[in-house]
Parts: sequence; structure tokens; C-alpha cells
Amino acid sequence: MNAITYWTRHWLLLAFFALATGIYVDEPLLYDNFPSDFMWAAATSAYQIEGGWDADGKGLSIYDIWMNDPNHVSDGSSGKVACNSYYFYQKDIEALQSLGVSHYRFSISWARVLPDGIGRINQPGIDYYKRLIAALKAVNIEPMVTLYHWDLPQALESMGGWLNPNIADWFEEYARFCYTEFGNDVKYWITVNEPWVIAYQGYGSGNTAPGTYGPGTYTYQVGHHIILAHARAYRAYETSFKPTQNGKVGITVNINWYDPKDDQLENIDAAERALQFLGGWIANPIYGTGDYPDVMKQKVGDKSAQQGFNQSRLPEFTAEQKVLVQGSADFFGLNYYTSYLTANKIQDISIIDYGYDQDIESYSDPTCYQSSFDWLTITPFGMRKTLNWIKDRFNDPEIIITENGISDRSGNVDDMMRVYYYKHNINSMLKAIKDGVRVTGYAAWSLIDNFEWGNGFTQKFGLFSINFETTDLNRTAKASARYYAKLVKDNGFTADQPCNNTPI
Ligand code: PNW
Repeated sequence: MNAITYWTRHWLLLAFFALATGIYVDEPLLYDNFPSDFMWAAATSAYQIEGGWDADGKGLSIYDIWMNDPNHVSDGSSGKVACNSYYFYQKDIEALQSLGVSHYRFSISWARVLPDGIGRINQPGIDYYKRLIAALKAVNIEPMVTLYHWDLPQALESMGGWLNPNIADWFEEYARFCYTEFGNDVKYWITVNEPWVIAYQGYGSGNTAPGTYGPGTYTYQVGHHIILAHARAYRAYETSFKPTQNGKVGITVNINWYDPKDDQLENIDAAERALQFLGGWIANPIYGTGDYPDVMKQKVGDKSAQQGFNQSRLPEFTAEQKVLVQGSADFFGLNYYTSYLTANKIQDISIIDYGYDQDIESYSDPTCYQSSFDWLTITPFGMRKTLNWIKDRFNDPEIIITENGISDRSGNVDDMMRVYYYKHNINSMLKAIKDGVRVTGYAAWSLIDNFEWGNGFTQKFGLFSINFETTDLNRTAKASARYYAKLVKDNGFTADQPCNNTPI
């Protein structure tokens, strides 16, 4: 039997087996390269790594307050010290250097530079980010900076936080301040990380800071204010900074993939609806029509009426706001982690909740590998599908993957599951690029094991491990760090690795 016949038969058999049993089968890897200017990165966020929670005049953020309550963290810990990057940032840079990445995605702690959110500045906080940026550039690593990764200054929360429409003014002031201080050295800005988490968890379920409850009302109002604040920060850059600084500004949206659980039309529609509620909610105003997706306007509008509201719980953009918002991004930041199966399910009308507004049910495919997080299974195929979906729905934007990664609880350095995750997700991204999706960069989440919000130090996403029992908090490379470094060095997939030169 010649090789072609062998492989054809092999794949037919595998496909038959997969269809007959419903078992998920790896797609063959594509051995090819990324564009030569592709940006490789690793990512972190301020509260999760910096520590120095009250150092040198830093103001308090909503997470400093929230994490003071040990009931809010599964291991009773907090981010007071975390990876101590406020003092140990050189250790992070050494880790980045050993990966060979061209970019580092980190976030600025708003309260570290503007302790009250607006007005008064904190020079030592500014100096910290200047030292970090200078040290990165000294070793040819470009900063990719998130302005807001959830740590709102408490002084602004005391005035209503993201529920106060004035947040658009406050955020523009903060953004202008950062462009002025750091903009000569920063070419990629991400305004807000994952509006969905802020709106639905922070001000919806109230499961995370600031812990405000309003799942069917505040959620949409906060989403609205985030979109407007983002747009103001974008326009400020466009008019006052871009001509001299020449950078790009985008926003990061978290989208997981939703497949229909079968080929029934109502379930196909349900999967698209889930994607529109999760991703389209933020992306359609900015990258699409300047307005919320039709399916959201219709579902939330109809339900609001039935529930006795005199207007939709989903706010409306004025004509002026649509102009402000539409096209307010130079790239699309995507955080992609996992995929779900979806079915249509008409939900109880008495429950006023963004989740119930969607009339869906979704669950993880039990045949996929499970991480240590219940929401995260390994579904690399969803990466390619999500990227193509974004291209098709939102006018073919430049896309930067700003997060992608997997957690375990052991933190072991022989982390085969993470190697598998990165290999197949990055390969799926490569296939999307070959499909014609304009992906220009990729950031692995995360550079180092860090403070995973309500799960404290129990969920580990790092390419580098940290023993949090020690005071030196040294960063130790895991097998995944070595795997990622090779991928970055080769700028793609080569078939030269032992045990890795077969199609699977
Ligand atoms: C991201 N989901 O949040 C955040 O940007 C990071 O700060 C965080 O450490 C990382 O994911 C890992 O959790 C997400 O439910 C939160 O699909 C929830 C989801 C996805 C991302």
C-alpha cells in the first residue's frame, strides 16, 4: 500500500469512528509559517502580578477592597503581593527574553498613576511604568499596553463607577494622561479588557468587584458606558496623538465559540445568538453597524416589554454616539479560550438577566479535554471558527489575539496539557490566517502563574511557574515555555521534531 492510500484510509477510518461515536478527534497539524512580521507575545495584568498594592502613593482600586474579604477568594489569598512584579519586573523581562517574544502585553494600574482616578498624579507610579517600558525596549521587546484590566480606582467607584455616564470623561482623561506619559514608546494600546466580565460579573451577577447586582439592567448600562468610554479614548488618540505617535488603539473582547448541538435550525440560530450576545454586543457597535446586534435589540426589547419596563433594558445609542463609536478601533483584540455546544431554550420570562435574555442553553462537550476550570475545555477548532466569524461579521478587521491559554492546579513544570493546548490552538490560528483572516499577533495567557482573581493562586495559567511560598518568587520555565519559544523561533510549525512529524 503506498503512503497516500494509507493516509486516506487512515483518515476515512478516523472520520468514521468520530462520526459514529461522537468523539472529538484532533485535526491534522498544518506545517507552515506565520507572516514574517507576526507579533509574538505573552500577557499579564496589573492586579494579577504587580503586588505593591499601597506602595509609593498608589491609590486603592476596587480589587484592593474586594479581595480584603477572604470569602471572595477560594484560597483566602489576595493580590497584595502576587508575583511582586512592582519590584521584580526584571524577572518578568528575563522570562520574556527566554521566550524570544517581540511584544509584552501588560496593563497599567489606573490608581497607581492617578490615585483618585482623575486629577492628582502619582509620580512614583508613573516612574514604575517608565522603568518597565525602558527595560523592555532595551532588550527589543515592544510594550502592548492595556489601559483597563478591571482595577477601577475606588475613588471613581464611590461615584458610581461604570454605572455613572461620566466615566467616559474620566476614562478619556486617564487615556490622554497615559498617551502623554508613555505614548512615545507604546505602539499598541488596548483600552478595555473584556467588557463582558466587567458588565456581567462586576455589575450583573455581582460575583466579582465591585460586586453590584443587576444582571438584566446594570449589565447593559455598564456595557454601554464601556463602549462610549472606549470610543472617547480612541478618538482622543486619533486626533491628538496618532499624528505624532503613530500607534494603534483597539479594545479586547472575549469570545468563546458556540457550536449548535445538532443541525436543527433552532439550535443553529441559538449558537449564532450566543455569539452575538457575547461578542457582537461590544463588537457590532465598534466594528460593525455602530449599533447593537439586531437579535439583541429584539430579544431584550421584547422581554423588557413583557416584563413591564417602559423601555428596553438595552440602552440606545444616539445618532451622535453611533458616529463616535462606529469605526473606533484600529484592531480587534480577541481573548479566545474555549467552545461550547448550544441549544435553543426559551427561558423563564420572570427572570431579568442578560443570561436568560438569550434563550439558549450551552454546555461543554464532555468528549474534550477538561482544564482545571469548569468553563474551559480544550477546543482548538473554535479558534479558527471564531476568527472567521469575526472576519465575516465585522468587516475583516486586523485581529490581535490578546489572550489564549489554559489552567491547571498543580503548576507542574512538565505541563504536557498546556503544550498540547498551545500547539493546537496556535495551529488553528495559522489555518485561519491561511483562510484569509488578518491575524497579526498572538499573546499567550499567561507569562507567569499569577493571582487568578476569585480563584487566588489555585488556578495556574503560566508558561513559567512561581513558588508563592518563597520570597524570591523566581520564575521557572515550564515545558510549555520551551515549546512556545521554539514555535516563536521557527515562526511556525516545522515537521522536524521527533514524534511530531506525522499528520496528527
Ligand atoms: C480572562 N470565560 O478572563 C482575563 O482577562 C484574565 O485576567 C484571566 O486571568 C484569564 O481570562 C483566565 O481566567 C476570562 O468565562 C474570564 O469564558 C472568563 C472567561 C474568559 C476569560
